Order: sequence, then structure tokens, then C-alpha cells
Amino acid sequence: MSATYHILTQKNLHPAGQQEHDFSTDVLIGFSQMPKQLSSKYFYDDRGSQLFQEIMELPEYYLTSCEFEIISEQKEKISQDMAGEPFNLIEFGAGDGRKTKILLNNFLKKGFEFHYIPIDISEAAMKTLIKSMNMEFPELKTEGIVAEYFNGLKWLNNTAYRKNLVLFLGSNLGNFDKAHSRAFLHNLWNILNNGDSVVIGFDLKKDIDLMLKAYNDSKGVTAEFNLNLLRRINRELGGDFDLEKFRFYAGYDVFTGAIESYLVSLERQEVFIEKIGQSFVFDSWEPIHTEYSYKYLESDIEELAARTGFLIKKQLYDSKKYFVDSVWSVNKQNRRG
Ligand code: AVI
Repeated sequence: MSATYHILTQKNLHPAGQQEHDFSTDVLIGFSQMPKQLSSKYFYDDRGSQLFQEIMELPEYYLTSCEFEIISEQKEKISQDMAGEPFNLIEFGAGDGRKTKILLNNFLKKGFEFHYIPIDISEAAMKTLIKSMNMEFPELKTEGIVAEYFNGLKWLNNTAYRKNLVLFLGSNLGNFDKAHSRAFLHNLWNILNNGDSVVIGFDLKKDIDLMLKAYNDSKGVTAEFNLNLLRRINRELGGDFDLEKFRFYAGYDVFTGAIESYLVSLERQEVFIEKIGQSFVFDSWEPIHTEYSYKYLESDIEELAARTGFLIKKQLYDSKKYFVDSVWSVNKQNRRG
């Protein structure tokens, strides 16, 4: 078996005393803000990862099928530049790897020499991915990392000595606010070598109703995905949230250009969270912000690449032009990190 994975815990990244926030601290900070908020990175426990798989199969959630079409039909445009030298194929947010497998297959057929390094926040998703990689591509060297994206970057810092191709598909970058996406890309630029490539999936701005439907699906899977955050607080932190007393709401903010998701309290209520040792009051109709899903114009993508030190090499669109996989290269000429 050549596919394995490691778990990056806060402990093996930070010396004692310098640990980053854990779930309970993040909940305390998030619920002490106005409006209250929870980070979408906590969606992905086992149940949440499974619900996200279901979302990707919904007909309304066009993002997955559009990107699947791009990778299937334009894989050669990504493979073209990878011939010659051995490289690392690094993927942030690998999930079930369905889209990536098309590329992997193509690379293996061409006899490319590479290691696959998927990075995902969910251990459950990583286990499934590793298992399926071992079955489908037993000859492929896969070394998975279970970590948050920013922690994954810290780990890469020590390993990115060969040529690298980084995949950040699925509009995952869109879940960061503007400051975090710039910080992430700039950090990535610092770690990578001049000429390395990055493929980033961006969901393009389009008809507002279409975008709204992708998040307000008729089966209510996205609502369940959001409510699962409260379930997770109940289970892991001893919270006493009654899920019936909250509803999911997703709207498009025309100013920020993001679908913004919320859980709204249906009545005035007080919720005790044992591990925090504190109760929190939710007013009737008070929202908890749960997620940003940014949508982009081509000019937004151009600006983001230029500001973070990348050159746009190719824009790969689906036939409806709903989504783009943007191929960038690291430009370190005349620049200091
Ligand atoms: C993972 N990410 C890009 C998804 C999105 O579209 O923002 C997560 C998601 N949230 C609700 N539906 C899907």
C-alpha cells in the first residue's frame, strides 16, 4: 500500500504555550461578537463531510458538475506543463477526489513521476480518499495530511523543495473572507518555487436566483449541513441547542459578492455550553453567521493574482461559463516575499 496519511494536530505544529484556538475558544469568541458567528471550517466533522458529499450531488449545486466538465475536457491543458521533472501534486480540500482522479489518471498514463499530497480538514474524508486511492491507483505514492488549510501550509513549508502543482478546486477559496484569501495565497506564494503552478476553482458571478438555489436546495441538505454545526457543539462541547429552534437562511449580498449563510434563532432563548461553562442568549430572529461563499468576476481574479504574486496562465471555463479553473504560476522575478 503506498497511500497513507498523517494528522497534523495543533500540538505537532505549535510549541507548548503557543497553541492556536480550539473549537471551544472559537465558539466563545464567535458568540461574543455582533453579529454572532461560527467558522465554516467546523462544518466538516464526519456527518458534515457526508452532508457535503450529498450537496455536491444535488442538481441545484451546479459548481461540482461545472468543474467536473472542465477537468474532464481540459485536463490536457493542465497536464501540458508538468512533463519532464518529478513533482508534488498538492491538493487543498481534496474531499472524495472525484475530480482529481481524472487528472491523476492522465498523469499516470503519461508516465509522470509525482507524489500526491492531499490536505483535508476531515479525517473521515481522508480515510475514504486514501482507501479509494489504494484501490484505484495502487502504484501512486499518496501522503495525505489531515489539517486546516493554514496549518497545511506550515507543513508544506518543509516539503515543497521539488516542483509543485497545487490544486485548490471547488471554489474552496471562496469560503475565506477577502483578507484570509489574500493571506493564504501570499503565504502559498512564499512557500512555492518560482514557476510552480496553482489551479484555483472560482465560482463566477451569475444570475442571482441560480446562485441562491444552489444554497437553498429543495431537499434541505444545505440547511442540515449548517444545523449540524449546532449538533457538533452539543456533542463535542456539551451544548444544549434545540435544533428545532433555529432555521437556516442563505442570501446573496450584492455588495460583498458572497452568498452569506446564517442560522437564525426562532425565539429568544438561552443556551448553556458545558465546556465553555457559560450560557449564551439568542434574541428572537437573531442570526449566527456561518459561511461566506464568495463569487467572482474575471477582474476580481486578475486583481487577486496580481496582488499575491501570481501570473494567470490559463482560464479554463465550463461550457456555460458558470465556473472557472484558473491556472496560475508563481512569479518570483523582481519580487520579494
Ligand atoms: C466547500 N465550499 C466551496 C462550499 C460552498 O459552496 O461554499 C460549501 C457549501 N456550503 C453550502 N453548500 C456548499
